[in-house]
Amino acid sequence: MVVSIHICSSFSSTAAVFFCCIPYSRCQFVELSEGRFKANFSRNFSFACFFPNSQKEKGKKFQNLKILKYKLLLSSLYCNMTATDAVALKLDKSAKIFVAGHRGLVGSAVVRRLRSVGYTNLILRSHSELDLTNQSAVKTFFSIEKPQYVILAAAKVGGIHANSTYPADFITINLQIQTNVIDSAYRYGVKKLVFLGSSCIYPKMAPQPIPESSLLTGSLEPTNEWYAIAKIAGIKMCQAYRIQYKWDAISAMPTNLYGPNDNFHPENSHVLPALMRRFHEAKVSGAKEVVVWGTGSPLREFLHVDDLADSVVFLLEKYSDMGHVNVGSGKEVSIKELAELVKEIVGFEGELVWDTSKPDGTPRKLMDSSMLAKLGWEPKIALREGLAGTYECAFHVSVVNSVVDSIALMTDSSEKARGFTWEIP
Ligand SMILES: *[C@@H]1O[C@H](CO)[C@@H](O)[C@H](O)[C@H]1NC(C)=O
Ligand SMILES: *[C@@H]1O[C@H](CO)[C@@H](O)[C@H](O)[C@H]1NC(C)=O
Ligand SMILES: *[C@@H]1O[C@H](CO)[C@@H](O)[C@H](O)[C@H]1NC(C)=O
Ligand SMILES: *[C@@H]1O[C@H](CO)[C@@H](O)[C@H](O)[C@H]1NC(C)=O
Ligand SMILES: CC(=O)N[C@H]1CO[C@H](CO)[C@@H](O)[C@@H]1O
Repeated sequence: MVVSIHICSSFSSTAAVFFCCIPYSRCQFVELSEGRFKANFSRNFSFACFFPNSQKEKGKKFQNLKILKYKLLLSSLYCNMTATDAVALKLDKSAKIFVAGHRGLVGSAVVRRLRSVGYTNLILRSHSELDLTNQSAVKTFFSIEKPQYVILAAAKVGGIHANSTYPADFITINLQIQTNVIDSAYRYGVKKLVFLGSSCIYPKMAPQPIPESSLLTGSLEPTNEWYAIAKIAGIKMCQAYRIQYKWDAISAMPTNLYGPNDNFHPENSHVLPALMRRFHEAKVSGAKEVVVWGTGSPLREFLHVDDLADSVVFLLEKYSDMGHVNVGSGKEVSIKELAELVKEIVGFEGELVWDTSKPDGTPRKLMDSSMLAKLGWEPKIALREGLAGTYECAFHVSVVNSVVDSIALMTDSSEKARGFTWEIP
């Protein structure tokens, strides 16, 4: 039986790090800053999570650590059975991997994924420790640290408003970051680099679903241009270094992503987190209705950021070629279906009203991810499951199921509890 445990990022803020001991008897310490952890258990197992007071406590036996008793954490644990297995590893698990942008939605998911499949030697630098737009600082970093692999997930990002208000920042900062990192990675002996972009690199009128080959076949969406041009330059830079230096740089372009670390800002967020926030606020305030713009007919594709991270590790281990690779779920959902699903998950019981006088966006936006499917990767997190986890984490609520209830009870009744046990049916 494979059990999937999902731990919310909100609990690992500050310096605290989670350690989970699974299973109890073998007491493996798994460092889980946040995220999804999967393990295959064939017998009863126990599980406990801790907030050590400092990194130094990492090695200590867990009896000495303070047991986490926050109900919030417990409410966001859930257990599930899936038939998926971790990607088989080919790289040395102690390989030195630099994840650039590890605090962002994508970078943090990549770090979780690398850790959960056993990579131990990750190099992470916050913006204040290393300014990736500073060429000399980046060179010095690479010359000293000499990472073997690089995942480039750092970028200046933002919604429509930011895109059109700060075009100079979007193009310049993104070009600087990627140029500095790609060039230094090559010069200081990195074996392989994975560059991450976004589906907005494709022309506005690209055929649907959008194949990789439609890159540079038409005009871009004007609000995205500045960001998109930088990302396209990044793909081309990877290809150019492949050709001239026989250097292994690859690119992956994910579709619309969502996940617990998303931006839930009321004005400045994408459609999915915005919907989630509005339904949540309506539920809390007891509002009678939520009005959503448009007819709900446009079709969109969403991918959980943990699935993206899984695909990035897959590509790092298995893919080495010129072409950039689309990463999508391949599943289209109408905005209407999405809104209804979010409403149900949030548990808002009022009306969902469509304001059809407001414009709909592009009718359809779906990536063609058949190339990645042919390589042997497929997404694993269903939209409903992913949304429920995202909602629990982002809004600190519990989408209660019986497993969660019994765990909460057990731990609440005794602070000294050493953990709790799930029975394998
Ligand atoms: C889980 O472990 C059991 C026993 O070790 C094995 O028979 C089963 O195939 C494993 N399942 C998966 C999905 O790896
Ligand atoms: C699992 O737990 C149940 C109930 O606590 C117990 O009856 C059973 O023997 C356990 N199974 C194993 C393999 O330890
Ligand atoms: C860039 O980094 C170097 C250290 O490598 C530092 O001396 C310099 O002040 C930085 N430049 C800017 C503009 O921050
Ligand atoms: C704006 O830029 C980001 C990069 O943060 C991109 O992902 C997004 O789709 C862009 N466009 C709009 C219309 O928000
Ligand atoms: C709690 C939870 O995530 N349950 C899911 C477990 O997996 C099955 C099959 O994938 C889903 O139907 C459940 O909703």
